[in-house]
Amino acid sequence: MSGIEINSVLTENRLFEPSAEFVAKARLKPDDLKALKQRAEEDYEGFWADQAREHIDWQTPFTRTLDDSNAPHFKWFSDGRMNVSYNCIDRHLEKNADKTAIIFEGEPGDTRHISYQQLHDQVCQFANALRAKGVNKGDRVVIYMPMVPEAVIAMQACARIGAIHSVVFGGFSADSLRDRIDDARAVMLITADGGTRGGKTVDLKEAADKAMSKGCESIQNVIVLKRSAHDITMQEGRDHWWSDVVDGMDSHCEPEWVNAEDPLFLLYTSGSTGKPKGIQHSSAGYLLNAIVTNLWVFDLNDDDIFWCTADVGWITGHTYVAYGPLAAGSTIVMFEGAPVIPDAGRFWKMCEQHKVTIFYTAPTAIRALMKFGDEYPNRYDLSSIRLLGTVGEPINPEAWMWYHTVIGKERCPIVDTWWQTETGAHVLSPVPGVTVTKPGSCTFALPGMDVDIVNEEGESITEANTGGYLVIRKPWPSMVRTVWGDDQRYIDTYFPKFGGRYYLAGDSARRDEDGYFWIMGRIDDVLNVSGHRLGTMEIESALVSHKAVVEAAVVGRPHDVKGEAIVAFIICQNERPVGEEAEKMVAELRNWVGEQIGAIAKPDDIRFADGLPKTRSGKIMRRLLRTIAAGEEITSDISTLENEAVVAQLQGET
Ligand code: 7RM
Repeated sequence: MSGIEINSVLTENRLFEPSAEFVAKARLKPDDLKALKQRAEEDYEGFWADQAREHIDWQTPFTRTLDDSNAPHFKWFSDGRMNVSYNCIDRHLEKNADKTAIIFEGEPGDTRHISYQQLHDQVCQFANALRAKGVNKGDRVVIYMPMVPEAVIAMQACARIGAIHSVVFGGFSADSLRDRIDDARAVMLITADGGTRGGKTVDLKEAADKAMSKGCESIQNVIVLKRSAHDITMQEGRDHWWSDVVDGMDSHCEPEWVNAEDPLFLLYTSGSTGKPKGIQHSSAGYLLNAIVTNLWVFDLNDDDIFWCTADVGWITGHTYVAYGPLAAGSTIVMFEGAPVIPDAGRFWKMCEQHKVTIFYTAPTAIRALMKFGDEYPNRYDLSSIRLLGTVGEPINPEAWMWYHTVIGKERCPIVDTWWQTETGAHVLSPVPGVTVTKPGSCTFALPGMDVDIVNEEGESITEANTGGYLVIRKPWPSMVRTVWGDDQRYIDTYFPKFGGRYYLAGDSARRDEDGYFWIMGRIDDVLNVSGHRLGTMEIESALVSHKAVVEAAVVGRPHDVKGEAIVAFIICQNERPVGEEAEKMVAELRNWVGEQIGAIAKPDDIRFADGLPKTRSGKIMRRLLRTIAAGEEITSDISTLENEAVVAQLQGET
């Protein structure tokens, strides 16, 4: 297995029990969790049917729970009808119309509170505006926005009318946006004149214009939210201001009652080929896992203030910002800006100010803020926080301990949640009032999730601390339904082994002697940079599309804040650049990748050589490149290399 082994601390034996105070108020006690797991084991379908009846308001109740007649294209609750937006908003209005749904804070410090009633009215108006612009059920709508409430409103409005949204992270470039619009053949683009991040304006509309200047023929209308005072051009007939399209719209909008299996959204994610995949999620099944994980893992209650720092451009911002917590009737915090503006105390200041009770972020943010020292969090009153969470990558025990002591004051359980864009919701995670945690472990499978670690033959690995493939053996409601427009790629990517019986997650993992799961890294060529998934192939294709580059290999290197840094090895068309020329080329290629994919994909380190190390069959020796990138000593046999001199070049020695 060629997994990226990130966990270096193999013996982490510290145990952390939830405090008596936490347990006393927790939604799930040990017996409750045991009962849920037992029910799921005894009657798997019955378990999910119970959950679906309990947590979703159906317009037409379902009679079929799981349909596996076309496996691995599974269907859940397939004869039921419902609406996701209705479940997130309308059903709370009778009792909680005035309750705050969203607390928003902009980077400059401006705040807005939006009640459930206001959210309802704004979603309805915008949904009516979408309908008025000709958006129909099943049409694709691309959302390319900053982290502002209107992004959630746009998502919810699509859900309300049965349109399929595809949110593209605002940090992606014009080219990435174009690829996603074209792949989905979207009829509408929703964007903003700009957003603010890190003190700078993000030129979303300019990027959108660039995307639409070639390609994007399917786009009929563009709706532009005014967020910055930024000057942009509006194309007559195609572009409309948000404020104009909602003007005079009715604040009632009858929800489109969709089939449980109708797609709610697409979300493009990186895989091991150059082309990102449009992960397609269902309506009811997706929502169900979104709701139950918010209840089980975040112990979400009526009076909680829940802050998940993820951008809506990622799956975490879908399940734990835009949908799950609202469906559970909670109050969420949304923040537009960067965690270090104006200083490294911003998150903690906001926790104090908004009385955040549950805080969920990525290890990369924790590590970055940890570096600034304890004085920042220590300036603020963090006593409202009762639960902490992490997601996106393995958390190293050092960062876990800092989070536990300095942020959680040793009072708050930490839920290390393992899941993926494809799983839709948490899969492996502690249940905070029950699970005894170990720093760095995502502990156990949640109820109804049949997770295993298997060998090449698909046999369960029972031996402790032996790595293998992480698989999910039974379908679950919020699983990916297909890759948009490419059923075969769905099968090839997620069911390629073990006779197609198990969902292959693409991660390697091990279980320790107590049965705790430890994620070891990806088994494919996917990097995890600051919790964001990037395909090495994607970056390589961007690099080789530059006229000066003939060949490129991209690998990850351990990075103490970002998890992984991107290292690119380049063969140029002309002579290998050195000195000043190499520096110029590095700057040019970094910019190029920024344009092709987005700033997050810019290589941290670019090295030039006359050739790449290859096996006899012509495969690039990635393991060797990873060793070189990490600056480690080469212990493998490289005598078969055609040109040993390139190794020194790649090491940057000549
Ligand atoms: C939610 C999200 C998925 C990949 C996944 C893993 C890695 C996510 C954890 C983790 C260790 C975790 N979706 N990953 N969570 N690794 N511990 N708690 O991140 O589709 O963008 O990425 O992220 O490799 O396969 S994602």
